Amino acid sequence: MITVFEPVRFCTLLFSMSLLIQPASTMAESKLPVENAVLTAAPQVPPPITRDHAVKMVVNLETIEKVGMLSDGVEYTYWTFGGTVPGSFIRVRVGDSIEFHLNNHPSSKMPHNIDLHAVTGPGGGAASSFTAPGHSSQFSFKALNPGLYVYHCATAPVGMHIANGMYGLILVEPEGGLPKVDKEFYVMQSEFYTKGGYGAEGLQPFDMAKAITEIPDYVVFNGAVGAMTGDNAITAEVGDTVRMFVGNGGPNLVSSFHVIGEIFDSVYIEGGSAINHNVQTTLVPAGGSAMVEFKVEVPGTLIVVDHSIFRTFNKGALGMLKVNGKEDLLVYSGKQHDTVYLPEGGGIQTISESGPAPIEARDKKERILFGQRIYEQNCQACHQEKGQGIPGAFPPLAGSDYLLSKPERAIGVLLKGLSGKITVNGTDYNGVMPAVSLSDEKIANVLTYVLNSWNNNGGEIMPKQVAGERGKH
Ligand code: HEC
Ligand SMILES: [Cu+2]
Repeated sequence: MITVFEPVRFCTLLFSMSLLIQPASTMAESKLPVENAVLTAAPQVPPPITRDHAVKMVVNLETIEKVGMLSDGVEYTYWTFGGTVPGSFIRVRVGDSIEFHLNNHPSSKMPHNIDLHAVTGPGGGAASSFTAPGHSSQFSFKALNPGLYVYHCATAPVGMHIANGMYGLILVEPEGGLPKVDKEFYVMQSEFYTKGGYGAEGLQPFDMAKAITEIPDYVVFNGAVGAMTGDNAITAEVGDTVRMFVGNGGPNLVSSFHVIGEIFDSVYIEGGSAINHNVQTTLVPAGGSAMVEFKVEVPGTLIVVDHSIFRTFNKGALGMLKVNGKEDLLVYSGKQHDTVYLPEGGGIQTISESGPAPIEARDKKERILFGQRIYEQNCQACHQEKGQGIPGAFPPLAGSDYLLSKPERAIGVLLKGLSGKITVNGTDYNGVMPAVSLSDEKIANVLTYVLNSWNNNGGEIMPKQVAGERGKH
């Protein structure tokens, strides 16, 4: 890590820092009442501001470097503001004078600073807050513009400090505050560039080359895969109005922020004052933000995604908002019918027009071989390439006790779909698997492939078993 350090710049900054130290009394905020900022870790936000006057807000933020879990079995040395990624949420009001103390923990290997996009002034506070390990810096600024702003470390190499987790949000509330809502959440997207690929286990160092080419291994919400899924999902009740403070730390990618199953009633575009209505997907630039608001009308799990969709299903950009309460069948009916569809002319199409006629597997070996294609096309998006699933969202098929203890049960899962709580290898899942429309032969093939892959303990499912099960429904 020390090799990326730039001693020349460090010295220059230290030198300029000594010139920048101002006596605190030059700031004319001494008459304002003093408050200490409430800081929260995502997905929590500090309470709304109800006062009608400005204060001197004292913010104490600590930079600390620490190892955390980026994904199951994957560790990463995060550089943090406040011990979390994203960093602590800061909430102030327009007109407030903020007395900012940046404290760099003595265990840090790096100097750090902070550039708050809410600051009007050189570097957003960066030079004045440059802080060596075991030191503390102080500077003050006045919150002139309301809005939702990103802050980040701006110490060289800047990209690396951001890539390691040094970003967060500061909200400057307008006079009179934001409209009241029932639930507020802090959601921040960012990417991680690791030496090993997605899911490679162990402590993963930062990969500068991947960061420069902008091809991340991970794209996540709130600092880690699964930070907002399963037991970590955010929750609301039917009828609630929800506001999400959405940030994008980057360092490189722009987010196409979307919530599957909802429409944003209002979007504060780019975190500013212009409000757009009835939005499906909103762009959140790197180093930018948006505030989205919507009312949840029906129960179910809403999926928070970056609609650059491979990031969601292959790099971790998936969160959940679980909505509890009563169904409203007028707003959403659920599936009403599933009947056989025969197109006009009656002929059932076969693939023989564009390719070879479907062949029946002659033995188990062929069944496994044919099953692999079917798996890749129909299952892999959710259950993943090696059947490992996605923690909190899609259960594993590799080593799944649910599957392996009763393989025939999977036939029904594919024919009817599956929803409601199930337990796989001691972990609860409460998602929805849609029914697949595949022939008896193909269902037999894909399940036989699954049973004979990734160290599963073998077995064969025959088309006539599938036909028998289909006959029962
Ligand atoms: C859209 C995502 C999705 C797709 C596509 C999908 N599944 Fe699932 N699958 C799920 C979810 C979610 C569950 C858990 C449902 C629950 O929580 O009740 C599940 C559960 C299962 C289970 C039982 C749990 C376990 O881990 O053993 C099996 C078996 C299974 N799926 C097999 C398949 C196969 C085979 C395919 C492809 C033909 C497939 N799934 C396609 C999402 C999906
Ligand atoms: Cu830093």
